[in-house]
Amino acid sequence: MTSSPISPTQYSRRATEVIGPDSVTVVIPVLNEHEGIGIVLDDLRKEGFENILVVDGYSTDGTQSIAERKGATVISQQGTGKAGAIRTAIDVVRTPYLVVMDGDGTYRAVDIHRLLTYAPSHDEIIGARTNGRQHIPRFNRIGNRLISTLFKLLFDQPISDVLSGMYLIKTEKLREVEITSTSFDVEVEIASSIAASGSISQVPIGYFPRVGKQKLRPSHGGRILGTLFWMANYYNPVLFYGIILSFAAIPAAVILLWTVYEAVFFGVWHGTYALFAIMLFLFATQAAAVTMISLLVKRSENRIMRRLRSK
Ligand SMILES: Nc1nc2c(ncn2[C@@H]2O[C@H](COP(=O)(O)OP(=O)(O)OP(=O)(O)O)[C@@H](O)[C@H]2O)c(=O)[nH]1
Ligand SMILES: [Mg+2]
Repeated sequence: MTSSPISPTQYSRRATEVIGPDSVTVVIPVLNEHEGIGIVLDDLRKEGFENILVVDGYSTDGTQSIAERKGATVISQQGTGKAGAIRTAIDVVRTPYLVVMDGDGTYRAVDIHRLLTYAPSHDEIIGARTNGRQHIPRFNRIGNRLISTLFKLLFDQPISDVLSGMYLIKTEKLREVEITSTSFDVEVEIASSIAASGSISQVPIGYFPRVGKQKLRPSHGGRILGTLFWMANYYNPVLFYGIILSFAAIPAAVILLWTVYEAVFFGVWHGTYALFAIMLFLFATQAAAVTMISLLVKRSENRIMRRLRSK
């Protein structure tokens, strides 16, 4: 067992209400997972999960028929990518909660019980892959660390594994999320939206070696990063532009002070550096203006939300 990168205090508070497997639909997006899907479905049944929805992305290796033979409900997705599969599932799920998990044997059904323990107190509970991180390919691990750190920073949420493929979410809440992504950026899109309008938390889970061929490629990383910045700009502009402001204003001030110091004490004038610093300052001023406007809008939004809630 590897040590956990998040402290237990960051984990969600346990709820008193007990949610059973009947209240959950397990949604499994699959694309050519004939080696893993049978194992995943057997494991789910063993743990008492009967509502299983396999959303197929037009597999050509017999995944659909294996899943049907194992008694799962199998539908073909609309739209493209893993995101299309989740969008398709939203219209079909009838239980108050849904859990998304991969069909590749990397997650264990027993961990869904852990997610359920905390379900009533949050809109989304992410299964943070703290045990078995070595089974995540090295490149994905680095990318995951980077994106989760940025998510933490931009949304001010203690989430260490925003790209985990196992998460539990309130069905009604997921219906409110406008899913525009078409690929593996769907997890970031959902988590950002929930972080902005509801409550999100995580619990530690295990992660195991993948069966079958990986679909996530390094090129997806850029798209996920783009979606994260777009979401932060959309849902948390105050912090987003505040960070841009500090990144521009601090170096601008340092460079400008240095050019003044050099000019005053040594009579050397670094014109190019001074010009660069002034341009950075102008950029920072624009970020500051957007931060102020975002702050005002956010404040009005909070006031309106408070009024609506008190009615
Ligand atoms: N329906 C559908 N499922 C997909 C599509 N692309 C991937 N999947 C499934 O989504 C799940 C996650 O894909 P993986 O390749 O495991 O990607 P990952 O979990 O992010 O990466 P790993 O760390 O290798 O597990 C798997 O069950 C895939 O079969 C798609 O276009 N449509
Ligand atoms: Mg996977």
